[in-house]
Amino acid sequence: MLNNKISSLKAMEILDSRGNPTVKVYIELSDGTMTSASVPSGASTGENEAVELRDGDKKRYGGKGVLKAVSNVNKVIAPALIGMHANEQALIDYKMINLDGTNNKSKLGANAILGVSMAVARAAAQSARVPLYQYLGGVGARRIPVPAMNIINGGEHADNSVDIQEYMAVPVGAPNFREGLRYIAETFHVLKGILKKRGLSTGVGDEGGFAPNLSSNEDAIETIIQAIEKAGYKPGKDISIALDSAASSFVTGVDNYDLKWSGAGKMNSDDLIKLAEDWVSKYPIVSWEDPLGENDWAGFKKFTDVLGEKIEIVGDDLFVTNTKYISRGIKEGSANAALIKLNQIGSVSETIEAVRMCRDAGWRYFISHRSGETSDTFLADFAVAMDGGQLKTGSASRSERLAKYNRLLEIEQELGSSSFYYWK
Ligand code: 2PG
Ligand code: MG
Repeated sequence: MLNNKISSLKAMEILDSRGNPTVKVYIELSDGTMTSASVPSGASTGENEAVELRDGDKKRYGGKGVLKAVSNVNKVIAPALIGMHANEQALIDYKMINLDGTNNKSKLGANAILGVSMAVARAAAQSARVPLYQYLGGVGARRIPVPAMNIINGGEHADNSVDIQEYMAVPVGAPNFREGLRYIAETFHVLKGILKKRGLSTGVGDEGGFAPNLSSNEDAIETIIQAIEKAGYKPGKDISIALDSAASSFVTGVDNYDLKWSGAGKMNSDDLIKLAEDWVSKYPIVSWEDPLGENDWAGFKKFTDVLGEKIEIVGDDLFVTNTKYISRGIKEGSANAALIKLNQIGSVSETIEAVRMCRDAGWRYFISHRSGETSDTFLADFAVAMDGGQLKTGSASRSERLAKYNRLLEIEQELGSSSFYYWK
């Protein structure tokens, strides 16, 4: 029997990249293994995400404290898991899910459960003396994801005049991750120069991309294309563009929208679909996340009918990494890919199930950070383990974003000539 029984589990409250409290879990195993994991946190969250338990005590961090979640780890989860083997990931995750007993983890908190779930996986890998990506993905985990670097931030991630939340540069034509990262980091720096020259702000948003007051959403795309070219790359060949509209942040009804930040004004789903068709015909867009609101299932289906053959259409707020919603999307043809965020569903095992469902349906899946992150690099290993070839983890600034990129550089180096990299 493996000598990897959980001997200690303790949580504490730390701060994330926005200075808001989050949960960090420390774990010890019977063989002396000691490690930890920290939980990320979103801003443009989907209505159906698992519940991130916050204290609501206005006297502490404006109500955002996580002492209840910390106490749930220390007093409820730890006593139930001590003595279990750390490699029993699914048993452990489902034990916590049952202990919680709700369908959205609102009793113990998804932040408490996920912190433990990640710490358990990391400890089991460490105890087995294999890298986390290999522990979770097996010896076949050799594909390094193509990074989608969010170089212009808008929507709820920045205080500027841009409705679309994320404009990402995707190095689809790079020969490997290291070179791909260089392509887009160089583009990021060139973009800074272009913005500066135009007298625009080069301050960054929550995910490290620039947050200038551009004249329109299209201006953002055109400025990125200009930066790609000026950096010496071919748009659409070397570097393509991915968007995350996060359209739930500008809905005014199920299928009504107000592009309020840019002043573009009111539109319905059909207007947005027409606009997207036009942009996809003009610009090298390869992927579009949440082009419509999280309750606009009919709009998503139309969007996919019109553009699904041409680009990847990703449901984030629509599916919230939950097999209940992903299966509906597969049945109804609402998209052809899902965004995958560990804390939307709240455990490693359930996240793997969401990935598996996408894979079985021939869908793509896009592993993602949250806008509130920590220096934890779990996500980088997880992306390699899941073998989907796509990851978004912010821009070439802010250490909580670079930590993941740097971990991927390490993994690629470690795998050497056995690693591979391609967009599709
Ligand atoms: C998104 C994410 C991550 P947040 O909408 O895809 O980029 O943002 O974490 O704020 O939900
Ligand atoms: Mg999103």
